[in-house]
Amino acid sequence: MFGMLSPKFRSRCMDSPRIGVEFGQLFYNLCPNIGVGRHNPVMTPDYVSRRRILQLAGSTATVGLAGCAGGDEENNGSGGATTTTPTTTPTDTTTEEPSVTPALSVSDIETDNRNVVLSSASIDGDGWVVLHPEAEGGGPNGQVTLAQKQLSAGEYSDVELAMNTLLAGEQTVYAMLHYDDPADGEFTFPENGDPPVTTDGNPVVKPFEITLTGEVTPSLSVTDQETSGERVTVPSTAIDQTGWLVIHPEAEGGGPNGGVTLATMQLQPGLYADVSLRLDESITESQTVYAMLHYDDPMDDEFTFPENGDPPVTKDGNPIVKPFDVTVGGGEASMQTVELVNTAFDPVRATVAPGTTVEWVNQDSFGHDVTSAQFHDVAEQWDFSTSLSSSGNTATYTFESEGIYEYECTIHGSETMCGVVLVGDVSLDQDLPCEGGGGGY
Ligand SMILES: [Cu+2]
Repeated sequence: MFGMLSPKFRSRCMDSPRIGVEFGQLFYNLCPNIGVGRHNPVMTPDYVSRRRILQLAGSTATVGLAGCAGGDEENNGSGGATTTTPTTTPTDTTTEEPSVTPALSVSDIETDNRNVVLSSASIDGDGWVVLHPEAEGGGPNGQVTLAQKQLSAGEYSDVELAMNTLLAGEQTVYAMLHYDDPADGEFTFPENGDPPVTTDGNPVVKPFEITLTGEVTPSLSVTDQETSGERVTVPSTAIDQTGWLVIHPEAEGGGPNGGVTLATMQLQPGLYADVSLRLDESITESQTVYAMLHYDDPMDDEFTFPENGDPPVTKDGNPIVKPFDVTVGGGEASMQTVELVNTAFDPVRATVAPGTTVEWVNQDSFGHDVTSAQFHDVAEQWDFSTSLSSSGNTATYTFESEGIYEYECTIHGSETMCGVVLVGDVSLDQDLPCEGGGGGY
């Protein structure tokens, strides 16, 4: 059966440059380009051996439930994090061949919420169990992640996942195992590695039917948020007929200005979490906005309120509308300066938040460089080299990901001029070569 799935898996969607993120169109709009014939590296067996190497680096086993894959960070789920521990402790997988055979078992599931429980899962390296929707022609649509849960190597039972979307009625969902490769603790398939786990060359895939039981009651929750001005996020919503999630600006004197829409997203009947809406035009001023649900009536797949129908969804005769504050500018990058002065970096240790740009400024009257290094195993391997040949020269690097980033000046040597950027919640106990501890690297 896996052999049947594999070709579909390879040919559908995997190379599509456009990524389906608008939840409401999950099953309709995800594969604008059916990319056939481009080699899809994630399915090659090389990944298995590569993974064994990378596995040595290990990774932590926090659990994150996430929203839609496809590159929209805003869609990554924020709630519902839990911790899962293996029911069986595996042998030390960092030094031995793993003894766990990757496998999944699920049964057809009925649910009245977005939660799904898989009866068992086993994985022989750090990775994820992931739920994908069905692609148009069948098989898993790897572009879209309905739910994910991080697993360290081991065997698990009753694995609970919260799907970001559960459409009304019956649908086919594919449970899959993915390795964390690169081992960065983030699920980055299909953009960057994290390939499906395979046994005998076939991905471990378990399709199952899931049925949303009971009636869907329209609902909406909102939260105040920071935005770069491009998107807003609605934590959860539900709708019982095809319709629209709409963001309206505030009218003069308060309340939603229904004549203006800032963003719309079509919704199929179902339950949604962490819906990220792209604003039609980016906003530059912080303001109060209103999320509303509208029905698509007339059903023409176009949002035509207020000129032509598409009335607000009401509950007890009142429109379902929720105001929230958006603060623009939260995405503005912060900056940290490191001076090169008296043949040293100052500060030697800079602690910054992810996304911070570090600027090195040469205050000496002679030349230095800033060159990435890895003095300790816990430090990241990174690639950066720049020359600051004269006084006043500057260079910048933006540190997007948490980690320990060590560097040196190769002109004066790491014992004289070294530094580290500690990004996020990390610490480095050991001395750097220039901190007097000396030797032992
Ligand atoms: Cu130097």
